[in-house]
Amino acid sequence: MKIDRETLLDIYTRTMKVARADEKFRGLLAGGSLAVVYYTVRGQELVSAAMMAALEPSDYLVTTYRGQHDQIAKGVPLNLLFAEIAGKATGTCKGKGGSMHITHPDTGVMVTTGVVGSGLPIANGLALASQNRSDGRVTVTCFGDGATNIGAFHEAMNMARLWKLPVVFFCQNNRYGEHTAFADHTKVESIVARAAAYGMKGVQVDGNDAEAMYAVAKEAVDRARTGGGPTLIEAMCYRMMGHFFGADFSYMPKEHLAEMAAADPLPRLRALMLDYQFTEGELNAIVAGIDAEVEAAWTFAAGSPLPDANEIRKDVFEEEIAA
Ligand SMILES: Cc1ncc(C[n+]2csc(CCOP(=O)(O)OP(=O)(O)O)c2C)c(N)n1
Ligand SMILES: [Mg+2]
Repeated sequence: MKIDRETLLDIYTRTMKVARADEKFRGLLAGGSLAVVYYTVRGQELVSAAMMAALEPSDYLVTTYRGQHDQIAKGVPLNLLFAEIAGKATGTCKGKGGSMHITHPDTGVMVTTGVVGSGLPIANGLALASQNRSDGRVTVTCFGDGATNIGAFHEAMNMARLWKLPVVFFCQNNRYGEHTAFADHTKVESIVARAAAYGMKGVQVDGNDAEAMYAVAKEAVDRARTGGGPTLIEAMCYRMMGHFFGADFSYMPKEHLAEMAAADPLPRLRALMLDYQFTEGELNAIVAGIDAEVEAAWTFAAGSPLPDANEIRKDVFEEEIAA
């Protein structure tokens, strides 16, 4: 299924921004310039690029600790993101949130949470607010395959369907929850099978197929925006490294590693771009521009101050507590 060239170019640009920033972070961590826990998004770049390309800038996003691809694809400025991950005062949350709590309402990134499954009911709350206000916004909530075994997933799915909330439940099935393979944590064959239990539309898609992923995302977003209620999307993808960067992943069987390498979304998307008559030169120029932006973001973050110790109680509660 074909999509228009402009949309594909948008998806490519978002994908490469995610990919280059992820590579930069891994380099900083491996080289010792940065010392934080980082959940790499290698292998999941395209799924969120295609999803976010189907949204309006004012739409809401709720994501997880493995959410950097979602945040970048949604539009969080790289300099603010890098600064937050480095714990600097110039970051999205003044350096107090870190990588697991990126929040940037200006680009619709309302919550990033490290509590597995907890984003879904929060997304319902945002969607209910949009429904009450008739503001036309759609909320997308991203989560992993493992999260679908948390009670909150089931409660949120039921409630969203009951109230026809403008929400998209976006499961990125990377086939592992921490160190546990999908078949060892879930006995239904697909996540999407669970949609039937809530009378909800569910679609499984090859998340590394840009055209199919975008078509599924767009249909779900349009359904939500036009009052048709929620959709469960299961985007099949791979977590191409360990649970967090630096973690051992020798428990992944050899066949799985081979399957994963063959499905790498980056060369596949590049080949698709060439099929759509974009030239190597055009693609290289896009990546060069992104690399410059990534370098500038790190320069900004590295040169920014740490938060002042006196700020520690600020922004925690609505009103500052007297010391
Ligand atoms: C409520 C809760 N239980 C357990 C954990 C520990 N934990 C962190 S990530 C994770 C795996 C989640 O797997 P999945 O939802 O597939 O997401 P992925 O990491 O693959 O993106 C677990 C169990 C947690 N953070 N929160
Ligand atoms: Mg997973």
